[in-house]
Formats: sequence, C-alpha cells, structure tokens
Amino acid sequence: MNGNLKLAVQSKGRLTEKSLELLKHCGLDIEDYSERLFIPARNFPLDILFLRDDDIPEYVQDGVADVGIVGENIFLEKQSETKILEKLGFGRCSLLIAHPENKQLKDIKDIEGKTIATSYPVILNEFLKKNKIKAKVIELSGSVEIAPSLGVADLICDIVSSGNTLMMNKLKKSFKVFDSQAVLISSEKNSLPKEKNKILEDLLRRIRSVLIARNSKYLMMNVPKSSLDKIVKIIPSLKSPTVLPLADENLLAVHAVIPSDKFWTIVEDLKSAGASGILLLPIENMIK
Ligand code: PRT
Ligand code: ZN
Repeated sequence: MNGNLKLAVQSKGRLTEKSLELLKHCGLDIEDYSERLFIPARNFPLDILFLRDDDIPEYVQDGVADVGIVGENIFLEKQSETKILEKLGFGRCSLLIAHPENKQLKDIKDIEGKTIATSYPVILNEFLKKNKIKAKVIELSGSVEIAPSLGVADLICDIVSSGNTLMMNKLKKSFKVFDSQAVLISSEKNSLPKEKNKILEDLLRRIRSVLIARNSKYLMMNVPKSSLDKIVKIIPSLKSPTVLPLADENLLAVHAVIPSDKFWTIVEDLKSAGASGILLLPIENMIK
C-alpha cells in the first residue's frame, strides 16, 4: 500500500466525467479513464478508485477510500458515518414528489394516506415525518416513474433534472424534497494519518480555488473619468476594482473580478454610465 490519498469516483455514470474534469482543473495529470478500477495521478500523490456510486459512502466510512465524490442524495440516503467536506457545484438535481398529470395535489397534506414509490426511502420518510404526514413508502431500485401507470403507487419521489422523464410519463412536479449536487465526503470516524491529511488539504485548497474561479469572470472596460464613481457603484466586485490610466486622458481602464451570473444584469447599466470596450474573460484559477 502506498501513502497516496485514495479518492473514490463513480465508475460509469453521470458524475464520472465531471469529477475527473474537476481533478484535471486542479492540475492533476490523470490518464484517460478506460474501464479501469484504479488510476494514479501522475503528478500528485492521489489514486482514483472507480466504484458504483451507491457503494462509495460505505467504502469511505470504512477507510477503503479516504475521500469520495457522490451525489448529496446518495450521501443522505446511505446514512453512513461520513461527512461533507465540500459541495462541488455539478451533478445538480432535485428530489421531488410528483403526481399523475390527471390528478391534483395542491396541499402537502393531500399526500396523507397515499402510496409513494421511491429509490430514496430514508430521505422520503424523513421528509414525511418532518411534515407530520403518514403515507406508505414503496422502495423501488429503478424505473420509479412508471409506478403510477402500473398502479403500484399513487405518487413518486424521484430525482429530476430536466423534467423530461416526468413529462414523458405524464407526471407533474408537486413538492420539492431537496436540491442535490455532487459532494466530496470523508469518513467521520477514521481520521487520516498526518501525511495523507496534508495531501487532502492541498487537494481541498485546489478544489476551492477552481470552484471560485468557475463562478467568477474578469471584467474589463474603458470608462470616462467623470463616470468612475458611478461605474464602481454598479460593479458587484469580489474585491475593489483596479483602475488604470489610458493614453486618452479622459478615459480610465477598469478591471474587476465579478460573479459570473451578475454580468448580464449590469451590462446595460455600465453602458448607460458611459463604459465602452467591455470585455468579459474566463478565469483559469483564483487563489484567495
Ligand atoms: O451505476 P451507478 O449506481 O454508479 O449509477 P446510478 O445509475 O445509480 O447513478 P447515475 O449515474 O444515474 O447518477 C449519479 C448521480 O447523478 C445521482 O446520484 C445524482 O446525484 C446525480 N444526478 C443528476 C442524477 C440526475 N441528475 C438525473 N437526472 N441522477 C439521476 N437522474 C435520473 C433520475 O433518476 C430520472 O430517472 O434521470 C431521470 C430524470 O432526469 P430528467 O432530466 O429527465 O429530469
Ligand atoms: Zn447508483
């Protein structure tokens, strides 16, 4: 056994590619994944173990892997002795209760006495308990969406992302149980040896800087000197903007790091305040 940090990643599924992409953005040189059970990173003391997502929490709990990437839905459902180190911002989906299109479900109390099919009985039962609702929960391991048309259940509780599966099965969203995304987990009971912990801290630092960079953009523009105050007030800058002189004495260059999703809400205001030559650039990395 080497002293490398062992990271469990889903072997063949929705989270596989995005998990590897995140690690590559962290500067890890990883061979292309090709049906292997195990890949070491060439330039970082980390080994990737490829496993079924359902097994990852238990493997991490027992120390077979030191850390793992799974959907928060799997993390919660499996009730393993693991904890979330970081939310990773991909694999987003929601766990929803849905009902047949031709039926109504207006109030959450209308769930009382109904039969609900789901692959997430633990999370669903918790939700029902919290809302003081008694309902019958039937556990299905797949194809939950066909349960109402087969007459097996009145409602379903399943993961939804685009909503296409619900639509194709003539189902409608009624209540959201929770929003999920991929998370990095570690064991709650086994603490890592010092050396491995150092590797984990380095990896976490890199992951956090990639996540901040992904959600930020570099904004550049020229502004008339007279509008500088107005422009600075419009920019939702992560730090105070950089202001630079230009050859034209009446103009200044303003640079700022902004949250990616804010650009389109401020661009018209910037233009009407006199900004020109507006550029928005991606950020490769950002160290705080
Ligand atoms: O083989 P293994 O057990 O490892 O994989 P799996 O088949 O159990 O999981 P996989 O690859 O389907 O999903 C892995 C993780 O991706 C899940 O645990 C979620 O955290 C996350 N995720 C994100 C999703 C979806 N989006 C998703 N849309 N997981 C499942 N779905 C399914 C959903 O169950 C339903 O059947 O897609 C269908 C709905 O999708 P839409 O787009 O039609 O709404
Ligand atoms: Zn699975």
